[in-house]
Amino acid sequence: MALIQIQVPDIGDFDEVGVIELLVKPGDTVAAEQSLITVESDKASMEIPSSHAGVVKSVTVKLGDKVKQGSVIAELETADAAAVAPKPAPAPAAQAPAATETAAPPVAAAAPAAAGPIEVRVPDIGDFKDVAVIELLVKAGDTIRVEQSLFTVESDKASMEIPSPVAGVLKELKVKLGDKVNIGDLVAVIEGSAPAAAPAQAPAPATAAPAPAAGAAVAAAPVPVQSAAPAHDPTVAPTGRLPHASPSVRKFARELGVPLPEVKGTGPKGRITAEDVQAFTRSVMAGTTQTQAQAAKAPAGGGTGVGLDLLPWPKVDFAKFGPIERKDLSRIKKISGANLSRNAIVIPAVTNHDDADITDLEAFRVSTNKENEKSGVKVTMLAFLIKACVAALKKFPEFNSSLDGDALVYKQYWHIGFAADTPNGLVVPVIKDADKKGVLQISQEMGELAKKARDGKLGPADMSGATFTISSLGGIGGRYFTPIINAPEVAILGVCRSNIEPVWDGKAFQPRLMLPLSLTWDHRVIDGAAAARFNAYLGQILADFRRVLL
Ligand code: CAO
Repeated sequence: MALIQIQVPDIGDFDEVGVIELLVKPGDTVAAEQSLITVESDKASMEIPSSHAGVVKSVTVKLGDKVKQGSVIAELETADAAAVAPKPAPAPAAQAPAATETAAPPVAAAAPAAAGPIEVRVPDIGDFKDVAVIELLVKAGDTIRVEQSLFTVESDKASMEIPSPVAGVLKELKVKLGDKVNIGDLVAVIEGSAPAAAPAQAPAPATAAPAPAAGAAVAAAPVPVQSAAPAHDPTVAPTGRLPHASPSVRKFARELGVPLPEVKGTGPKGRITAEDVQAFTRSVMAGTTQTQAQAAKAPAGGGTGVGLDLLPWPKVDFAKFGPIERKDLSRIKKISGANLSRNAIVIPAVTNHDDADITDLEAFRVSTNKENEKSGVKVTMLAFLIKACVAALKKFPEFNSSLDGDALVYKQYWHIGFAADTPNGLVVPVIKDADKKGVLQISQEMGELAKKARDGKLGPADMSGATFTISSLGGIGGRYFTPIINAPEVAILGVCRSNIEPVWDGKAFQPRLMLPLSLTWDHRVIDGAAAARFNAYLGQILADFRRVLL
């Protein structure tokens, strides 16, 4: 008995391929050439076979791991004395029965040509013989990018897409479904618009997908394709095996969140095609098919559990319609986007709109600022709003609370967050203990925090602990909007630009400065009547700030 390590054999220029399936577990008895794991890149998926028969002692990789040539994937206890010989990486012939089969996606070799028709031939695919064309990915007349896959070939242990080594217009695809191809076969003619790739004999060009290392086919002792384990033979395919589909179909299914094992394949030998995935998606959306995950989530009572089985995000090739530029989201946008999405989906939020008469308050603010001109501190409407909100929050404490399971946590402090627009996105600095501060101090702190925000210098302490948030678009414009609650808070006030409006005083219309308010609240904690009262009270305070003193 000997313990041997099974390594990833020479898989050509493949580097860091992902482990997507473990096919054995410790204790399993495996035959020589039996597949141990499946790895996948965006152009090929392949099974890595065991070089020996024996008992699996440990599987040393897990799903999601990245492996490359020489990575140890399993330890095997074997009776085979010959196996005990040390095996330096790259894997020697005896250890890599399927090295050529499992090689990287071959690069279609093209005749050297700068422009004009370029003949694309099947490159060196090692001992691959008579591999079947199972999927055509382009058609004559298509404009082809360098490395764009032209068609898919498949053996029993691997499927791979043959990419184009050149950009141009496809004049002719010389293969059809079911054709068997071999090294050197002419498979396409492309009217080149870019420098052609190196000739077939040369190693893969830098711009093309990785090709098997020149020595791989020689060093390995590949199992003939026809003798490999028939992974999709219905009589032997064990349950739970990777469904039979090409890499691009797998990728497509992953993007849509489609559980491939549940899709019925209509291609040759039950292979799942892109159309099968689309048909499955359509029937799930139409409610005629239920995924196993949906079925598991359905209430035990047999009701219609709705869940969040959302439509897949639309995938649009915008470049088809005009020029585009792609820019990564800022770090702030990535973080706030995730939070906003959760809050928008989870909270049953309602927004009440109202107007507050701030005619006298604005006059007071303007005169205060004139008096304080020399102090350098400008009193803002937002500072008054913070003070007014503290008064309303004290009167309606549930607006200053948070849900904790079945309990409400009433906070005995009043820290008010305010949304600040910065070049990198929205942030919410917090005025701590706003109940203990005057409007002047709040104005000053707000100015400092807003500057810090714009300079990207806010620390976590500046942005934590808020009990209620105000989002003011007053300096910009608009009438009303529906702000999203900043969980775990339960309400947020949106404020827009004030306008002089005619207000009926019982005898005549009077020109009054009206401030539009939009209060969004969590209906699990607050009800509509309380929200209407909150807005009304806030309006009263803003109309006559002396009420704050009461
Ligand atoms: N009605 C009319 N005018 C208003 C007003 C209102 N409700 N609120 C502010 N203004 C005026 C101010 O008086 C100021 O005028 P002057 O320059 O003549 O004095 C001007 O608008 C600019 O104010 P400001 O916006 O710079 O200052 P602020 O105190 O109102 O707000 C801050 C500060 C940091 C909140 C603000 O700069 C900001 O970032 N606002 C955007 C918040 C946001 O994006 N919210 C949306 C969140 S949801 O995506």
